[in-house]
Amino acid sequence: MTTDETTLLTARADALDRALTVADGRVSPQTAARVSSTVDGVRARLALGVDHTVVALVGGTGSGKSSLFNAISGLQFADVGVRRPTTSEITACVWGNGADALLDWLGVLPERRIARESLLDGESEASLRGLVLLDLPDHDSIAPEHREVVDRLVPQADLLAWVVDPQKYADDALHTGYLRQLVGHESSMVVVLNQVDTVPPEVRPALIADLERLLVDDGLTGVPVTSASATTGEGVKALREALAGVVASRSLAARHAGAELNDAVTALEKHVAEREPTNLSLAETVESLRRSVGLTAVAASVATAVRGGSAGAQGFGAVQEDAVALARGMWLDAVTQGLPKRWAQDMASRVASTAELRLAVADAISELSLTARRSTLALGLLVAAVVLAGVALVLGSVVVGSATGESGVAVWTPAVAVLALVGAVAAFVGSRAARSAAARRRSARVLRDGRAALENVCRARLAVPTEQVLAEHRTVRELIASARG
Ligand SMILES: Nc1nc2c(ncn2[C@@H]2O[C@H](COP(=O)(O)OP(=O)(O)O)[C@@H](O)[C@H]2O)c(=O)[nH]1
Ligand SMILES: [Mg+2]
Repeated sequence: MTTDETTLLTARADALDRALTVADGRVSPQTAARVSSTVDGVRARLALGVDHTVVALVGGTGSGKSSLFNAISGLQFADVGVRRPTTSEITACVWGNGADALLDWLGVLPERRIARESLLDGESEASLRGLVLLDLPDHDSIAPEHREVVDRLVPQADLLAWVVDPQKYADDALHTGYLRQLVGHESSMVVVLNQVDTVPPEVRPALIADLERLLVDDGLTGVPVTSASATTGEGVKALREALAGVVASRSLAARHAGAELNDAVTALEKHVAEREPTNLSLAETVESLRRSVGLTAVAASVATAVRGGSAGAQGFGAVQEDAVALARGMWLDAVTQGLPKRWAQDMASRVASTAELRLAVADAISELSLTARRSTLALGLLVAAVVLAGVALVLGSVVVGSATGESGVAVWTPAVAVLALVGAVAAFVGSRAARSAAARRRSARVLRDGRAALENVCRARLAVPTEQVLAEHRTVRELIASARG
């Protein structure tokens, strides 16, 4: 593993960590726990460096893990068969030194550790320098604490060597319980068919083929399958050579950490949508609230009052809870479309409740000015019409009087009377028009102000919190994507 690889893996772990923090409460507790344990595990493994490669022998009871451990190490350190320990302790053999911190992290007791001193062994063990070989408890043990140790170690080991035997290699507890969960980890595992000495040589190829087929059924492709016998030593040399290759490549820890992070990404991805909903228009919600508070009727009543048809405008009635709930529900439906349940629930709790929204709407419309002042222009024109009509009447009667009596009138008098009459009619018509225009302007104003007030309420109480939630969702989604290797 190069520094670059470490940096990259650390960045991916950090991204997942941040995604978890931002997603707080919107990821199931199980997934959050799982992802955070992956992040911790990867960070811890990276911190321990790559001088060592952890290989764990995993398998069912009696498959020969401990025997293989002894065969590979050339030491009789692990307890075999009837002397099988009833404890859940892990046994470790380290080639080389300086693995103490790693063994502490793996939870191996000091008395269960043994070192292969390459000094004493000459160069025969040099190729395995850096190997940490672990003999794990049985994954199918009836003691739950044994399985707990296996479950803890499976993500911690850099390479899992699954030890199976000709009798139990198809065991469902192995395939369903473990192997199927490890799809994507093919590069960090091998399968060893142990105890091949118990089957005739001509049967072995068919056994191996059957085992390989089962692995493919599990969804695992490209997992190396080797055969061995801890008893006769057959295949042990090849196994040691394979382990030497793994130790030499030094990239196994990185590949394993990468696969662990990808698993966490896949688990987290189920808790975000592929994209955020885009329909964030308030128009429909505002419109629905506008109808429910009867803004049109109120505006019309203001117009009537301006026209003089009533003493004053009718005010707003009580804001209906049902209508507000409906408008709010419509908004939530639109903005949570496609979001996973927990995000949708969070959205519903972050925007105003129906009661809060109803109160805010009531407040906003109560502040609307509904005054219906008459038009001064219309009033002025009306006065002018009355005055002119009066003038026309006076002059008209003078003209009529002069026609029957003997006193004469000036020649212009009839013309002025007619003009005054025309003026009076014009002023009257003008006054009516001015009143209508004022009424229209006023009601349009009430509609506009009302709509703006409702829109402000919706923006502050619905849109702003919605945008916050969606921004958080986007951040989480992008962090998860960036954590994918
Ligand atoms: N014939 C044969 N027996 C084996 C082989 N490996 C292990 N055994 C025996 O299988 C039993 C269980 O072995 P052990 O190493 O304790 O298995 P573990 O439970 O997986 O650790 C012991 O009696 C071993 O002697 C093998 O390759 N061939
Ligand atoms: Mg054992």
